[in-house]
Amino acid sequence: MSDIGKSVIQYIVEQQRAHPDASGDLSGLLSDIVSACKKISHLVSRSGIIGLGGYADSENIQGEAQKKLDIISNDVMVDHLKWTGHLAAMASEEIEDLIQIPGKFPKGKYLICFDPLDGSSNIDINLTVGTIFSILRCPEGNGTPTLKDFMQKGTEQVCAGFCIYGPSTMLILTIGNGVNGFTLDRDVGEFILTHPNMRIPRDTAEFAINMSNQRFWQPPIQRYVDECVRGTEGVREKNFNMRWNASMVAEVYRILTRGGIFLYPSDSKIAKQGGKLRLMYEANPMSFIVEQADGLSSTGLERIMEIQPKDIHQRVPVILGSRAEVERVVRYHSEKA
Ligand code: AFP
Repeated sequence: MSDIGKSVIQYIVEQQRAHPDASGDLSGLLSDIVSACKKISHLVSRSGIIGLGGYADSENIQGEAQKKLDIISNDVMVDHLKWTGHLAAMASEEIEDLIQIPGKFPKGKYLICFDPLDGSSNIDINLTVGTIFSILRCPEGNGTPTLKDFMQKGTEQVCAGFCIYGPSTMLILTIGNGVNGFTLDRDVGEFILTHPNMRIPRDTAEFAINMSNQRFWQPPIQRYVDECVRGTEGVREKNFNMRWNASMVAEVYRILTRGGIFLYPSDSKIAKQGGKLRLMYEANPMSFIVEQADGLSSTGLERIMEIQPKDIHQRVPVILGSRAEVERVVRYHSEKA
C-alpha cells in the first residue's frame, strides 16, 4: 500500500514502532518541531499583515543584521522545545551561547542545533525561507551539556530536516533511512506525506552559485563554473542552466526534486572565517539529507559530515547535490593539490 497521504505524526510513530527498543523520545521531539514549524509558517505567511517585516535593531553572533522574524522564529523554536522533556540543550544560529533547558522542566536525551529562519534576507521580497535542524544524542550522564557535548561529527546525527515556507509549506525529513517530504495541508493543520523516498538524479545540467563572488574563487571552482558556462562549446559539451535563490533551503529542495549542484565555496574574501555557511545547523543537516537522497556533500577536500567540529557557529565551504557533479568538483580540487 502506498504511504502517500499519511500524516507526518503517523509516519514518525510507525518508524518508532519498527524499533521496539525506542523510548518514543525522538517521536516526541519531532512532534514538537512539527508544531514549531507550523507556527513559524503561519507567522511568515502573515508577516506583511501583522508588521513582522524588516530588520530588528540587533546583530547575531556572526555580526549579521537580524530580521524581526529571525528573532521571533528563534523564540518559537525555543518555546516549543524547552519544556517537553525531550532535549538536554539547544544551539541556535541566533544565540551566541548554548541554550540550556530551564531547571523547572525535565531534560531529555537529545541535543538540537537549528537555524530558525534560513534565507531571511528573502522575507521582505516574499521568497522562500525555511527552518533547518539537526538532532544529536547527548552523551550520557550529562546534567548540563557543554560545548564539548555538541562537538559531534555530522555522521553522528540521529535525524535532520528542514521546513520550507514557500508557495506551500513542506517538511523534509531523514532519520537515516531515506528522505521523505511532507506538505502542510492548511485545512486540517497537518503535514501529509506527498514526496516519499526522494532521490537526487545523479547527473544534472543545473548549478547554483553566487556569481558575484567569482573574482575571489579558487582555481578548482573557477574551472568547474567556467566549463559549465561554456556549454556545448566547452569540454562539457552540454548547456547548463544557473539558479541562485540566496536561500539554501530553496536550493536544496530544488536539488532534491530535479537534481543540480549547490556551491558556497571558500574564497579569498571569506577564507579567514572558513566559509559562509554554518557547519552545525546548515551544512551538516543538509549533507545528511542530501546523502540519504543519494547525493554527495563535500567541502571540495573532505566529506562535510566527517569534519570534527570545533565551534557551534563554525563555517565551512559547501558543495552538495547530484553525485556526478560533486565528484567532478572534488576531483578538480585533488588535481590542483
Ligand atoms: P540569510 O539567512 O542571512 O539570508 O543567509 C542565507 C544563507 O545562509 C544561505 O541560505 C544562502 O545560500 C546564503 O546565505 C546566501 O548567501 P549570499 O547572500 O552570499 O548569496
